[in-house]
Amino acid sequence: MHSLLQKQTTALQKRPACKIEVPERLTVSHEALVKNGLADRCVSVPVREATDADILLVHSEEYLEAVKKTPYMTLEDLKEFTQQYGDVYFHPNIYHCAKLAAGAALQLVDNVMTGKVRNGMALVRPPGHHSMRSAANGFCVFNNVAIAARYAKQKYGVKRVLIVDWDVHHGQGVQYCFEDDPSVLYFSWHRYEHQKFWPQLRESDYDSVGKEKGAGFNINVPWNKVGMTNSDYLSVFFHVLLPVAYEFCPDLVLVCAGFDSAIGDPEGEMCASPDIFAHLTHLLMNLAGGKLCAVLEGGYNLTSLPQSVCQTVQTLLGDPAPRPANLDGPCKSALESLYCVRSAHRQYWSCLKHAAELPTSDISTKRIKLAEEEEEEERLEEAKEEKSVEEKVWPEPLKRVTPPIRTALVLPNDVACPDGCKRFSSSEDPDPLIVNKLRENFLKDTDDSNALTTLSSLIALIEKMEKNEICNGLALVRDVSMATMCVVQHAATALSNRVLVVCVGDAVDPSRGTEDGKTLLVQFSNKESEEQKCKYYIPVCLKKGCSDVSGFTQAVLGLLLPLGYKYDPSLVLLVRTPDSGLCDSVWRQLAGLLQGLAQGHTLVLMQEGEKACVGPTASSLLGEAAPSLGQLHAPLPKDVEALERLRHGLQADWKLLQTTAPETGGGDEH
Ligand code: Q9C
Ligand code: ZN
Repeated sequence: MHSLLQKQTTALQKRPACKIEVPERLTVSHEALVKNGLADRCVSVPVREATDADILLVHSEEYLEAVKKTPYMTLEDLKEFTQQYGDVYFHPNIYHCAKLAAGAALQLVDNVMTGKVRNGMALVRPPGHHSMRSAANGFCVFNNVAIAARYAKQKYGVKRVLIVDWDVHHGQGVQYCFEDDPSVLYFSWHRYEHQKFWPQLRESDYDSVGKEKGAGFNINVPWNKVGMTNSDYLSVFFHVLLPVAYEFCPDLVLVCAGFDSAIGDPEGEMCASPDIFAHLTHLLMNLAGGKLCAVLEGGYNLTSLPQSVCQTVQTLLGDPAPRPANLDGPCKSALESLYCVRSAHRQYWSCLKHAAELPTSDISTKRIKLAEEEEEEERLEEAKEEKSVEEKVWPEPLKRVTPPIRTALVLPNDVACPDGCKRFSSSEDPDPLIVNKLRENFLKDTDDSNALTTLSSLIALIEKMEKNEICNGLALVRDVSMATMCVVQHAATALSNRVLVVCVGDAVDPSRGTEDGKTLLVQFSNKESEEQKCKYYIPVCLKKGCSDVSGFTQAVLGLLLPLGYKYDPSLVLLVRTPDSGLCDSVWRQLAGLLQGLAQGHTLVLMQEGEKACVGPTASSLLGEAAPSLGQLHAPLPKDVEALERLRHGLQADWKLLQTTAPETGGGDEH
């Protein structure tokens, strides 16, 4: 991990021309990193100025030459120069700062691509994503992230770059730069309000999907209302960005990391909490083998901004994300957007092939009609909203304490413990009550002292996880089914926890208690389940079991993650049978992604014979990025159908599974 703070000494003017894009944005962010002990855990890399050649990767010679003159202009000339662009302010020092901002992004790319650091964040200003080939715009002078993408392609031969723009504004500069380029996938969500919000561009809508060879590689998610929440953001990740990103298979992920999409921001007026950025970051960290560079864009609330920055950086450092509480599902307007985006892209991505089609071909009419309907309502809300923006308060995110032990392993003596993990066995004499219970419930017919030791170790392990003394664990056991039942029972009764059980292969007999909601069981297999489906038992039947990478990945991203996030367990039990057919890299992706839940408290259970899997699994539990899955092909049509049927059947109970707004009900108003 790696952090990069651009040192700037922008002269403080008596009356700043721009009231919100101020130097304090960087100082408060850096101070918060120091105060939370995060700055010390990062590697600081010196910034450099971007060279002319770097800047010319994206901008025109004429524009660069014009900007070069700005340090020598009089204030009057500067003012006039500024006026040819939109919403941007030139200070005599901004050319220097803008070169440092772009150069910082390139230094970060260099350090990540050469493996000196895993990932990182560049704290820079001015921001970049609005600037265009020959124009400054929206506080931006040079397009830092666009330059970084071209630079990575040129210098390191990177084939595919994913740019995730979670700033609340549309990075139209990035869109224009890569519109016809299929090697750079640009994703942006942005406040749009049916084109009424700045920069009020027709081409920021969902139907701008890219041009020529780049068709399908530009994804716009317009927010047509303010007040979007964590649920809205996560829904778009689960049902658009992640499936497409996994299918695309980037070699590098760049984030236009604007935090004006968080609560309290005067520009965005959204309601997502700062800790959502821990999850957005985490969900991207298993792409591109973990090579992720975040570059600051917007973020103007000086309380919210540093909180969001800390959440992002702490996640990049590998600390488990906080529990994703209060996810009630996306609002109606977000579902409308989701539906439109998925349908606009269904012809380009096999993961979206089954997405619902828009009712008529005339989508622009639909958009205008919607705008008219909502106008009245918006007028009414306006006064109220303006007031609530000033008064917005939210709790400061809790300090994220990481357990002293990251990964504990319960292994037979002849299996070596991988580096960085701790071999674990219940040290004290196990509680005789528990021993009796174990004997009675699980070991009736045998007198297997090894099995008894293992089971009591598992119980001691989950108790230490509950106390946050250990983050996660892995056990090789004689009988995964029995061990699973044992852990589930103890966690749900003695610890009164909610446990998400993810079963890869048929390891669990669902008849043993899932009705009470204390466990949610999601079981992947190739067997059609006879079992009565209930809200808390979800059999996912894939034709080739888990051996079809595309189908399985789609099920994980579009089904398992939304279920898990909505359920919000305090423990995840990840179980796999020896015949599951799941390949190593998919398994590692799964283990990595699931750590976004339950504060990273995952216990993995595998059958004794699977010694070869201990190393790879442990590396995921330690927070190392999983290897890429390669570009994904279309999943089996039968599997897609089955998954869709399952999603439809479950979405009334599990709101994060929704991808369309039903005519009646469905989707709450914020
Ligand atoms: N309310 C970035 O966040 N528009 N730029 C202001 C007046 C300018 C935002 C409209 C917003 C620019 C990087
Ligand atoms: Zn912004």
